[in-house]
Amino acid sequence: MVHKKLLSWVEEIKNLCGPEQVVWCDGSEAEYGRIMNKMVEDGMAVKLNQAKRPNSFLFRSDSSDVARVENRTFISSKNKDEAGPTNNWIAPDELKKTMSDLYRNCMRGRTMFVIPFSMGPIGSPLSKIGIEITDSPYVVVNMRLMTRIGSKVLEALGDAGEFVKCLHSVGAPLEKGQKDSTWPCAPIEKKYISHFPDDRLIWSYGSGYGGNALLGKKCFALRIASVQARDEGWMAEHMLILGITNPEGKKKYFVAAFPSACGKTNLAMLIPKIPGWKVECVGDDIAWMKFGSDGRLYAVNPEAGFFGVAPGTSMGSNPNAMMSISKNSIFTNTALTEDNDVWWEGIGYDAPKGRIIDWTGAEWDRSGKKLAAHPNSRFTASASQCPVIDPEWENPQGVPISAIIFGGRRAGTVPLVYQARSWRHGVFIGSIIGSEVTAAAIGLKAGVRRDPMAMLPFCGYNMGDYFEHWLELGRKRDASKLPSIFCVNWFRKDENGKFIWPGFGDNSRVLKWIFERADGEGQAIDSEIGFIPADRAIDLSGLNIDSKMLKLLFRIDVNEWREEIESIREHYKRFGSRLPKELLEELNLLDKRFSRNK
Ligand code: SAT
Ligand code: MN
Repeated sequence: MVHKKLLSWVEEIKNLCGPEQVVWCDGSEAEYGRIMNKMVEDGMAVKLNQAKRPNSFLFRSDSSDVARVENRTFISSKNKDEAGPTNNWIAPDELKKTMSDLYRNCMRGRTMFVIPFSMGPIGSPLSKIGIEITDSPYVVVNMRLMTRIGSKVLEALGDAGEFVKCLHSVGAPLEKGQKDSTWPCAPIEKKYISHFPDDRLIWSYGSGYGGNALLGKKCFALRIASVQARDEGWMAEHMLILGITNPEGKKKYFVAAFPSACGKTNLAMLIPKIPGWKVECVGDDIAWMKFGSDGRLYAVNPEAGFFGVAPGTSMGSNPNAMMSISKNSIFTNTALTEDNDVWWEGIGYDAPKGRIIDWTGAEWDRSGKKLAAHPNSRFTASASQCPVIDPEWENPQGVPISAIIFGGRRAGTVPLVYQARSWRHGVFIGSIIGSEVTAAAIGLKAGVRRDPMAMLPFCGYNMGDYFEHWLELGRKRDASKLPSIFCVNWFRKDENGKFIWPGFGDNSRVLKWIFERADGEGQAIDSEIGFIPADRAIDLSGLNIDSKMLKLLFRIDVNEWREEIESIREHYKRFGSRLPKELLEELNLLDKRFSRNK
């Protein structure tokens, strides 16, 4: 291999971080087995019951290192305005200085792995290559499931191909003879998840968990890629991709963006409740999309695996996810049963008899005072193991998108589904989605946390400019070929605080209407907020829901929307002069429609 830039970067990092040895990952199964076995030997991983869960492993993290750390995540663009009001910013020179000091000899006593990886099918025009340098063997095995790694990526890179530099260290150098901990990491104030968009560079230090450490995911495929997408005229979005086939065999693809805890993975693998319909999964988290020469929007899933939240995943809520993790999987921070299988709250059955080890490694007290699995405990599994993986999921051209769905978790105000009048109106809808937070939960003011396009923690540049990029992409296009844009809300509650809509498989009823609308059929009526399903346009056959509740599900309440409009005005203020005027116009139009109908 004679990629001079790559070789010299690896040499530079080796000199900076001072590892004991350097290993280039070939991505083979043998290599995976070797690294896993070593971690089991060293007590960092537990091999699970081979008969029940073949070739699967459990890891327990340090209790201080259990999730993405948004307050330690930085977008280090040239100036603060480039990063915008929604990102933490430190000047690049300053941040590089601070982190170089941390990186100096930080890999002492450890192996430095070089992982060539492709986001997207290798060789696809929509794919991009990254190189992650890491001192975490846990990262290597997870990257092998979550992305395409190894020699074949180096081949595709050639001797001058472009790549995104991703540097990661757990930030825990080992002295001679010092025993390693089972989950090395650095204290919170030394953790940095840093992005240098102008250099297409990621520097992550001090955490070994999830998106902090698996740098292909949020760091590259969203934060850096969103900047590349802006510069190159495409889209990097926090969206699932699904294929849906009607009983006549006609198929369409949708993408959907939701803030966290709205059941994205469940929707991506949904089993329809309406006979004859079929849903298949292309991806559950990220979509890279580009307009084709035919004027249509095409999407690929840049990832190759699922990194899903375990608690709540069951044969009831998501059987396809459960089957995806029946073997060859990695679990992090779930509980361990006496017969060496995993268990978590909401897995669909009580914890089996015998000793249960909780996520901290202690024996679990069954009185239920503490959770056995951490709420952000995860499974990692290859997408190819999903029983409903779409046959086109690795098509290098991507799949053509007919609808874009936005959603949030809203107890009131937002009806089950409505459709935007235009691309511009759809961008407006995407820019205002959010979920309610309770004051108790995070110590914030109770209310709606707006999470535009579900990209709040993932947009690598000024979010006002990001809205403009969305608008610009739609502006010059043949509107008839653009995907239609929809908003859904599965979470509306009645006056007793009970969810009205059953959700899960019944969401297929809403997908069916969206399918029909995208097909130029499906009956709708024009409302103040957009098109809503006409009477009986949503297929409710076999569903027991009373007409009063149904009304409530679709109610557009003037007073609620007055409040909503004020709250959107507040939200928009944040973006100052970078807010595109078209979005303000859309808001004013909405305001007017309600005034007219008063
Ligand atoms: O940790 S990840 O970023 O991979 C998952 C998530 O927080 O959404
Ligand atoms: Mn996500």
